[in-house]
Amino acid sequence: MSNGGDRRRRYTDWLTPIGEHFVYQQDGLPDVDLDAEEWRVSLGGDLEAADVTVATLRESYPTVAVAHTMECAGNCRAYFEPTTGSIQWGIGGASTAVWTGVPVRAVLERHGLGAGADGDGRWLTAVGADEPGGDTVFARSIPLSKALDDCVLAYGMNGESLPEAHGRPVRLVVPGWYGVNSVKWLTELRVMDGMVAGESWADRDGRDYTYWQQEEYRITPPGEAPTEHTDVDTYDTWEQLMGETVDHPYPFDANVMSVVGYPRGGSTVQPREDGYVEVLGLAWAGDDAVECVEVSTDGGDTWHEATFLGPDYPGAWRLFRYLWTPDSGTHTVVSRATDEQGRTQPAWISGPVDSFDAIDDDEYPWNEGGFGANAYMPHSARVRVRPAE
Ligand SMILES: Nc1nc2c(c(=O)[nH]1)N[C@H]1C(S)=C(S)[C@@H](COP(=O)(O)O)O[C@H]1N2
Ligand SMILES: [Mo]
Repeated sequence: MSNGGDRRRRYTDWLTPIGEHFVYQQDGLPDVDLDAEEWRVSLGGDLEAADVTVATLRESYPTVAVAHTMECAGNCRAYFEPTTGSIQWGIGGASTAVWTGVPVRAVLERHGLGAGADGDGRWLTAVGADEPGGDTVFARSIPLSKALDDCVLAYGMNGESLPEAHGRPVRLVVPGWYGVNSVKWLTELRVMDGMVAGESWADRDGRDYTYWQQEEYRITPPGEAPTEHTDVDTYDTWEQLMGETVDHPYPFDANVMSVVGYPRGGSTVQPREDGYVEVLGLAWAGDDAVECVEVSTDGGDTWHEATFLGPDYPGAWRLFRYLWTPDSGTHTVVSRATDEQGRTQPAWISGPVDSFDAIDDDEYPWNEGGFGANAYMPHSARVRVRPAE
């Protein structure tokens, strides 16, 4: 399951089976009973203080199912030179599941926000039961507007009870946003004016709640330490990268991305009887729609528009297909996607360049943690075509 070839196969199917969905967390599973009947999510900040049990979430709230393409913010990190950050994902850090649970809006409206509440510039902080390293707490803040729009407290995955590795008994799911925002083993939800930041959160009962929001998971040029923000004026990661107002962007809404799943790099294929090789892959753009996908079979010199097929849900990837009539020989196959805002994947990841933190000259900026990269050339596939019989 872990070699690159098998990971490629994931990119030919819209739904990722649970056993093939990538798993990532900072540490092991939390050291608590994840099957506890009395598991509670405590509500605080601007919410009415209350403990909501998982049984209550299941039984007294509406049920929704949302499709979400989870991409680790460190997906493609292995293509950074020099090496940076932690786990060296090639393209293994993205998967799609259908998550069943309760709309966050329903819970917050009933506990203090009131019907028809809007985000009002406030933030929702979600806390997990794990304490990575023993002295931090996995807490993440997302804008309240996003939480009210489409986020879910999920207790089911692909029609099954939520597995331990994916956050049992309940997790936050933030559709279309980088995986880090979807807090597993959820214990606490708080509505506040800003993100977790500052002294009182950096040392709350002797543990640091700000670390995973403010120090880790920031897009920082070589040698720079991230600046703490309590608020930012755009939640779109690409826009943060291109703008002037956010020092060291946060990985929220996922950048436009695509991957060819078939044919796989290093493989030999033969055209079908009708002369075609069907190139298949997946493209996504966070909570923006994918506008178009192009496929190149000559390493990016010329491009051909692909067609979409299969399910079309906000926050989830789209299958694409291109019918290729290849000559025999060796070819470099690659795709690039453009989102509905007209933003196209860059070709390469830059080397470390001082203070370079924008997507520019067709390059994604090398950054300290290896986050947010969506360049297409690093995962292009070398394919041999045998003559048709
Ligand atoms: N409580 C908790 N939630 C967490 C994490 C964690 O370390 N602790 N890791 C995050 C990261 S970085 C990712 S990419 C996703 C991965 O979710 P998955 O394992 O279900 O694919 O979980 C997120 N939620
Ligand atoms: Mo991640």
